[in-house]
Amino acid sequence: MSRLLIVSNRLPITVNKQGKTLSFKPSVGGLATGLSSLSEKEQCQWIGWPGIATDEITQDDKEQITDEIKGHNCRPVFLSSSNISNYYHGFCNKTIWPLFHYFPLYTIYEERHWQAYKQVNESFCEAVMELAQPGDRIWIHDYQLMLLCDMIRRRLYDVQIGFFLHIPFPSYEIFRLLPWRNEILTGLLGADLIGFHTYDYVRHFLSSVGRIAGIEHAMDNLTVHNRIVKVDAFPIGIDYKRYSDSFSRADVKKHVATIRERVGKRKIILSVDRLDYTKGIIQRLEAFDLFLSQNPEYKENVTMIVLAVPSRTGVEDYMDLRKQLEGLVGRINGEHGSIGWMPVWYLYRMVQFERLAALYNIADVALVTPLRDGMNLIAKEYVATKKDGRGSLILSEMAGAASELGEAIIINANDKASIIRAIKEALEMPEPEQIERNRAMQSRISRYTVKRWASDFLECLADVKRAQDELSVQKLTSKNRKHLAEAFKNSTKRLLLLDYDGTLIGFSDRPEKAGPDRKLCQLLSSLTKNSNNEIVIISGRDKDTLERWFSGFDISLIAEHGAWLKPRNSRKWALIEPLRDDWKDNIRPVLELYADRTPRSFVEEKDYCLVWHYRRSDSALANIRSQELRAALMDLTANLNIGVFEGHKILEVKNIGVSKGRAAQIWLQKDKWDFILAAGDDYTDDELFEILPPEAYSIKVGHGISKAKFNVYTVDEFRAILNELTELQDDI
Ligand code: GDG
Repeated sequence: MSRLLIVSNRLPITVNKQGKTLSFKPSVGGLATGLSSLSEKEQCQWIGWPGIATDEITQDDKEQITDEIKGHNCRPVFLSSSNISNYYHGFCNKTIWPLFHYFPLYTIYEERHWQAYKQVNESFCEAVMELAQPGDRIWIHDYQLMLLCDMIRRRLYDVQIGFFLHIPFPSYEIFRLLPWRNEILTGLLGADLIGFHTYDYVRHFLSSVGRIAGIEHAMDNLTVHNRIVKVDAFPIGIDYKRYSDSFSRADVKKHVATIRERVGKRKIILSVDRLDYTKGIIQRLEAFDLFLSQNPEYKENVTMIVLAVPSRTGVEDYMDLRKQLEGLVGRINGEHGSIGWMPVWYLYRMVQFERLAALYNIADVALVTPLRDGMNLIAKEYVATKKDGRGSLILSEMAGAASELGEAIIINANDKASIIRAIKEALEMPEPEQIERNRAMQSRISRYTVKRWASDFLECLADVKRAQDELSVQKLTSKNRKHLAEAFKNSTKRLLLLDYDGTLIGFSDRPEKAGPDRKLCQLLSSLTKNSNNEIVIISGRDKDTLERWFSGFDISLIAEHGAWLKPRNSRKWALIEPLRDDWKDNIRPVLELYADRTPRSFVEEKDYCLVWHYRRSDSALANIRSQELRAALMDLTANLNIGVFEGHKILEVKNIGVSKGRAAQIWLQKDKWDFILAAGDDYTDDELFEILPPEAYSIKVGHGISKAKFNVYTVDEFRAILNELTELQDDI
């Protein structure tokens, strides 16, 4: 099994310095809690920030930290306090965190924060480079490192990269607000597998990728620079046994007894979170306040324990929240409390596991009401701890966990009336019902634990690799490339049949401006200057465009996928056979109607072909319209000798008898070629590949199965091959 490198903002160890002494303790947080059980078992290294700024430590401290944590398979990435302020408190926690949790009004957009985010992602990339070896699996976590996948991919090809986002991925309408949305998507798409907690986040992500990056998905697979990228949902689980076994732990029992003694017979409602505005703590307390006013019989009979774990204490919104929360707790206790009864017990600190487990154990109700939450582990931990099955969970539908914990009392966290009703229902729920609901949830979360989550993710990463490898079977290896070069060198009558768009030149948003660039012109001149070579450009473009771009070269041209031919020594274009174009009058109005109904799409008319282009349109709308149009055209063309073909963001209607293969045949029969090379990138080129003699070389530019013998992945790679050939011919 290859090594696993886990990369996350924080290491599972936090370093502190008091005076001159360094101390090391495990970090709190969903991710650290979740992955710590995995890292003990897997052969892995963890790369991340140890939680202390470089300005606070000496060079000796750095060395000590590096040595100490190495023993725990951790590698530090050191950050300065200015980085922490701009990258972590800034871009991560004032831009991405609020925006992705649907708080656009809390979101700030600062160029210097973005620059720091890029720079810190680069530092993480350097740390990965120092450690990574070919064949490693690299698993990157969360919103702090969204640029890292692409940064690594650019420097290391032979690694598998997985990315998991622990927070929600927002809908396109929110994500598009981000000025750096393109860069973030490019960063993420460097991964081979991108995981989210729920299928909703997957959908949101795919929709943004489609609309912003213009990349469509097929069954949640994206093709990015000809590489498969899989996107899927992996709902994180918990270390179930740790929580369910806590019931019988002596230290937990001791804490339960202490709390029981202090609370007496009162019912306990529990609220546990990092102190964060996304968690809905204020709304929860306001609802509890109203609950007590509306249900005075519960006064003296219920206590709410609020455990707020300090978090991002340097960020103003969090400081304000703390003030607001403490004011509210004071007001509720002042208004409803009595001597001997405090309605809200408020703890602002992190507690040891055994105390937390005791709170879960003793609580009659867990009130988990985030306004948005990627998953929410508290809800799962509470249910897991209820070994005897007693206890009620109230859960916000805005937590990812709600899709797995359907037996909880599900509420809308913005609807106070629904929270108040839920508190009453939870407190009064008959025990058998509590047990039935908890058992159903327990059987689910005990199966899908954090270990299972991690192994599912890693298995899926391996599957993606297998799928990528299958598609690479045809990849032109350096050995094949050598054979090709030798065959070229040893030949004297060479035919090169070359598609244009996607083969000699990359796709552009302005296809009308995609004429040959300077380097391509040089390449074509070199190829044509050798009289042993016959170069044929064989394209779907109209003849006038090809004429304009290539009339200066000694090149044969085939236009409109084989309808028009112009041999290099001829000055005139000729039709391959008499063709009819009267069908265009019937079809044109239909295409024009769809162009009107789909903003930024347009109709291109060639002599024997009509094309509807939609590459600049909103992709979601264009996909629907293209299916409708295809169905309409199928009906209309049923009895005519014309067909409907789908290409790269185009729908094309043309005569069925016309094909690149038929046109190429004319050139194949012209001479006794001793070297034939054909290259193309889409389905129209398959018609060419399939009529070639067995000894010919055929190359598909791009991934995917085709009738070509070999694949190269990019236009640049193909051009490099042609350049190599020109160097060989110069040797002759
Ligand atoms: C992010 C996403 C997603 C809390 N207080 C104490 C304590 N904790 C532990 C809990 C739990 C973890 O912290 C909190 O996890 P959450 O899931 O509730 O929330 P985030 O920290 O915001 O985590 C979240 C998660 O990542 C995982 O993907 O679920 O949506 O926001 O495990 O037990 N642990 C101890 N004392 C405390 O006082 N010992």
